Amino acid sequence: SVCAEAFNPDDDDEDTEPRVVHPKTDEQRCRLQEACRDILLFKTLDQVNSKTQKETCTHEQFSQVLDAMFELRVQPQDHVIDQGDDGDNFYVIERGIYDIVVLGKCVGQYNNKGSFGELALMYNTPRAATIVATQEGALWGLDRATFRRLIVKNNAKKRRMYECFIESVPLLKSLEATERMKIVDVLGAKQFSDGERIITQGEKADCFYVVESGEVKIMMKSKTKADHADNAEVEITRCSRGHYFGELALVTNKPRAASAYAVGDVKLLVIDVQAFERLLGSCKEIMKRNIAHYEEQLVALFGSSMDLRD
Ligand code: 1OR
Ligand code: 1OR
Repeated sequence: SVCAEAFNPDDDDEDTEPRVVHPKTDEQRCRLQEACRDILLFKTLDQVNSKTQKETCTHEQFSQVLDAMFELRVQPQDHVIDQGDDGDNFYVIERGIYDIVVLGKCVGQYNNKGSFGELALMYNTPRAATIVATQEGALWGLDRATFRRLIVKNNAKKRRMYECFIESVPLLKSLEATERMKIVDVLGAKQFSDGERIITQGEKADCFYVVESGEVKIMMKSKTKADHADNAEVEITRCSRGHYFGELALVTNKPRAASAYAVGDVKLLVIDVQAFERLLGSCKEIMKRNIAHYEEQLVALFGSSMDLRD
């Protein structure tokens, strides 16, 4: 099975280990909650279980995570993680810029948001990258035992929940089953209601979306007509179950080329840019072929392809 893992999340080990609690001031708890608001790994925690648990329990897992987290200050050049080490903690960024270094080469960066250090804890592997603070910063750590008790256990449920759907996504067909399951492990789930904006044209991008259910409307304003009064948003396409969007900015390293809105209730799976780079690299050729189609359509709609390529 693709789920073959040392840890068997199905045997409910009745919480034999004592719970980790780091007491916090109200001010700390506020900052922590803000830092954790968009952490994808926490996004499916209570949702996955809400079907089987009473409403009153729905935030139990998330508050246990918050209780266990501890604050950490870092200085420029501090190595938060060294490639090859055993995994001790998972980290959420409150602020600061952190280089991602693999085999001595900088392959990416975290800029004042996101999280890292989940891989060694999830798969019992050595640290896959070195993480270096480039300036003074603040992090929140979550110990290995709590991470495994809450997040890794939850992942087994996530796999069961999303396995079939993920296998049906055309973009991901070329991946191995184990690679698709690794995507499931790190994805987050988000819901939007009718008319809500999911992506804003011109903003910086840090994630990628797959539609699980409902419909998403992609709307675009012409950049070259930016100062014209008649520069209204034009609907350019719609995405439904199994379709993806938000890849363009990640592939081209540019701001979002269009906005996206929910049409009715929408459920989306969200993958952050680092996981996108790590796990979807081999799907990039398919995406690039589709991006070439965007450019043809752009010429037809706005008379030029200036908007995508500059
Ligand atoms: P970890 O526990 O292995 C290092 O400790 C962390 O760096 C890792 O978990 C991830 O959270 C984070 N490849 C591997 N790990 C990465 C990467 C990455 N990016 C962030 N981390 N790649 C870079 C993608 C931009 C692929 C490099 C070949
Ligand atoms: P993004 O990260 O730029 C907006 O955020 C997303 O809208 C974009 O990724 C694509 O996933 C999606 N041109 C540009 N973006 C498009 C287009 C598109 N279609 C979908 N997106 N087209 C040409 C513009 C007239 C295609 C029209 C069919």
